[in-house]
Amino acid sequence: MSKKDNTGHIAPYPNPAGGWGALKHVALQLYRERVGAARLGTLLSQNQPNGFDCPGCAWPDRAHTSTFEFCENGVKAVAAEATSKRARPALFAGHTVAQLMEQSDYELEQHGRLTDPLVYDSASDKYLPIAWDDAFALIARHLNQLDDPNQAAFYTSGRASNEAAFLYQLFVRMYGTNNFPDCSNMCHEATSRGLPHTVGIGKGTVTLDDFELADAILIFGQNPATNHPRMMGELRECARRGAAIVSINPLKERGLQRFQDPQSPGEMLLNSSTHISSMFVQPRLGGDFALIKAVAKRVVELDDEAMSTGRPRVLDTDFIAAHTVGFHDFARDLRGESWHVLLEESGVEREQIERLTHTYINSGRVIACWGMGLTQHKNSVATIQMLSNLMMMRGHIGRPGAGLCPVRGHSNVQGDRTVGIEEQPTAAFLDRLQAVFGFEPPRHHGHDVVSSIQAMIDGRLKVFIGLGGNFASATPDTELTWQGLRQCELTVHVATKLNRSHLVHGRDALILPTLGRTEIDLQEGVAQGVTVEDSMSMVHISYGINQPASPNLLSETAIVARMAEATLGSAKVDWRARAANYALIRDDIEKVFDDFYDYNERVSRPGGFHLRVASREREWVTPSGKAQFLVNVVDRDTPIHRARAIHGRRLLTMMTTRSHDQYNTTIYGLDDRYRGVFGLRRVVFINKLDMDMLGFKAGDHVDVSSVWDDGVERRAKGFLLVEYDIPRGCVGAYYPETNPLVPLTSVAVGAGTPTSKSIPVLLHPAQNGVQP
Ligand SMILES: Nc1nc2c(c(=O)[nH]1)N[C@H]1C(S)=C(S)[C@@H](COP(=O)(O)OP(=O)(O)OC[C@H]3O[C@@H](n4cnc5c(=O)[nH]c(N)nc54)[C@H](O)[C@@H]3O)O[C@H]1N2
Ligand SMILES: Nc1nc2c(c(=O)[nH]1)N[C@H]1C(S)=C(S)[C@@H](COP(=O)(O)OP(=O)(O)OC[C@H]3O[C@@H](n4cnc5c(=O)[nH]c(N)nc54)[C@H](O)[C@@H]3O)O[C@H]1N2
Ligand SMILES: [Mo]
Repeated sequence: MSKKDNTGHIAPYPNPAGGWGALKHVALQLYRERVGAARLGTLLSQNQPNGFDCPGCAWPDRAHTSTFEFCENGVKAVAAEATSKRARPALFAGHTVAQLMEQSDYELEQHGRLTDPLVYDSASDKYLPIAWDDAFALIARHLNQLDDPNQAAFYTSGRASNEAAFLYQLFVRMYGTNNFPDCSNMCHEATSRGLPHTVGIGKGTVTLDDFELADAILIFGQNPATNHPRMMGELRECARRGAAIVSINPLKERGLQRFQDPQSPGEMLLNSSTHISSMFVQPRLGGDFALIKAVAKRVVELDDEAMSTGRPRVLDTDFIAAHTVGFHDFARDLRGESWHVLLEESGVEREQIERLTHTYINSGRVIACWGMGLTQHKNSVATIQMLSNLMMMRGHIGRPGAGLCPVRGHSNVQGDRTVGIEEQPTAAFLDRLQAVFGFEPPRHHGHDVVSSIQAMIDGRLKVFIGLGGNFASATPDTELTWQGLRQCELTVHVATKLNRSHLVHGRDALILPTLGRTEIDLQEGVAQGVTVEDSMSMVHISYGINQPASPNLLSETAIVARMAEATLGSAKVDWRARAANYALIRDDIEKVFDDFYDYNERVSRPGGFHLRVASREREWVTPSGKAQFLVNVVDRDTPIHRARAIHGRRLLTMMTTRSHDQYNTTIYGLDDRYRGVFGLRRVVFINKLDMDMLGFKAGDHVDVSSVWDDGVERRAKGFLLVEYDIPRGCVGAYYPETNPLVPLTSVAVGAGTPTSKSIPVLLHPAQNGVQP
């Protein structure tokens, strides 16, 4: 399947994940970003007790005291921030916004760090420098002019620290709205919304120590060698001591096949690698719900057999009796479920289900991990609840070596939610805010990402403020989203680097450049630390060590404080004092959330502290006070089913995923080396038989359209077909290029997450060949 043309080439990658390939690319990345020697030292203090928390991902570190853990993703994230390239006012003086719009996401990223606050000037179609005070005054004027605070939305991306995020939500609620769209709405929302109904809390129940004890690790819909490389070290240890690692993924991702650990001198010198997964199960896209339900059904059947023959029970009957409700109804639903439906919907052979079931029931301690492969479908909430049901059947929650492990993306996405970035706040939390800060918080729920976009289009939302992120590129239905953003009266972006969202702007627009986490944050001469919570609820402090990219940057916390002060004044909250000393914000957090007791003291210990997760201790914060088995049925009336009823087998399900050289919407480079794609991003991975059926061949160029019932034509043009080991009827492509195909109203039931991993699509011969 080797294919070379002027836009890049396709060639299988023979090597293991990690290893020398990763080292080579790290060197290349440092060169590309022209990271100077002075800033190289940064890499060594990543995740050290007095260093900074890696902005790469939310995977935890062993007590934050390990020696430097090599991670390609982390190096790229740090290099991107430590780059010596600068997007100065001169860049903006030399380019109109229309001209910058012509540049690719990759080119925008290459301009480097933003240095000065900028305001949009419509007369020249350019961004011009503005003084900080004037920028805050402009924001205040817009916010205070709105008829209703609910006409403004305040987005958060998951890099914001606990301190910045807490202050932001306090400002926004005092201003009067719960409109908090955040990246989590597009990410692990199905986890955060689904789990509370089963185990009472929307977080994982394991810590790294549990990985040392687990006998089996089930990995659903995750590509850790690319997205969480430090997880690979953990998996390698598990594999070497004989734990079963099962990958449940339509793709056999390279990192889950073979991994060469750059920390292991032996493996590096001998150029050897470790086999990671003992088993690959390849469901069709969105087939996990049926697959997990099939395994649960087999567990009940095998337990019935055990009972009738007097063998030991398969179910953990003690756990079920003492800790759960709803098992009877759940088991009855499983017994009545049709094998035909489960096999057809999962796309997995009966024999594979049998093997998976036996791995599950023969393992004393099981951890279930999952990523975006489970969370970005219509049935995602039900799928995660079914996985929780399955784990509860054998008591795998709240005991050593076992548990639920949602693997989050952004390094502080979990912490942001914990400290109040939540469009559906609980009454108890609002009561506390009211008691501590003496104001009446808004009680009705606010907009999430998708409903914000809808509200912009309808004219109900007029001001958009983004604390980090890239709203214009990360969100679905690009054309509609851009229309919405352009209708706004004001758009504001707090950012480190130039991105598409700054160019798709409202009538007035600001770009507010900020310090990154790797940079020294001096307030009144004292270096400030910020705190973050990783995917396993460990909270730790992070200090930057590099000099700021420009003298005219403010920290995120300072930007939030000054925005608040300009808008609300300081009568109720002394914003400036908090911006001058972040410990005061941690005191505030402690007053609002009991679990943050002694916050400043505990976070100053090496490694920080574990934030209590009740379900880990088998305390169930549910209405029944128990963990709850939930009955969910196989949905056979999804947009995919309906589109297939019209188009037959020509209708394919598309997933949109990450390449190796990107961080969400930040495009570092054009290779996805583990999947064998070099120098291009507009590709569609497809099964050979589907290609034959459609009359295409590898190397052909296609346009992609999605099928939706609103009569709108959604099309993305010029993709190269790549033959791939992917289940029939399924195709894969990269995001954000494919976001124009995701209909705004196509969301996960109960979570509102765009269904970016199950889009009904048709392929057409390309009208204009491959697009840049
Ligand atoms: N280098 C790098 N690191 C990152 C990021 C990045 O962009 N680049 N992003 C960060 C963020 S915010 C996040 S959320 C995480 C994302 O990390 P992941 O959760 O790994 O996200 P994806 O790369 O989108 O895709 C996940 C996997 O799901 C599989 N998959 C797709 N559909 C299905 C399905 O229906 N069922 C199953 N079982 N599997 C499926 C895909 O084949 C792919 O292997 O990574 C974080 N870390
Ligand atoms: N089709 C499709 N769409 C998806 C996904 C998918 O798998 N498929 N994944 C979804 C997921 S999981 C997520 S999390 C979202 C991501 O959505 P976002 O979080 O909105 O997007 P990012 O690309 O992570 O944001 C990158 C920008 O953040 C800014 N930035 C970087 N560091 C900092 C910092 O320290 N402070 C501040 N203020 N700004 C900073 C930079 O300007 C950079 O350009 O996308 C979602 N969209
Ligand atoms: Mo994410």
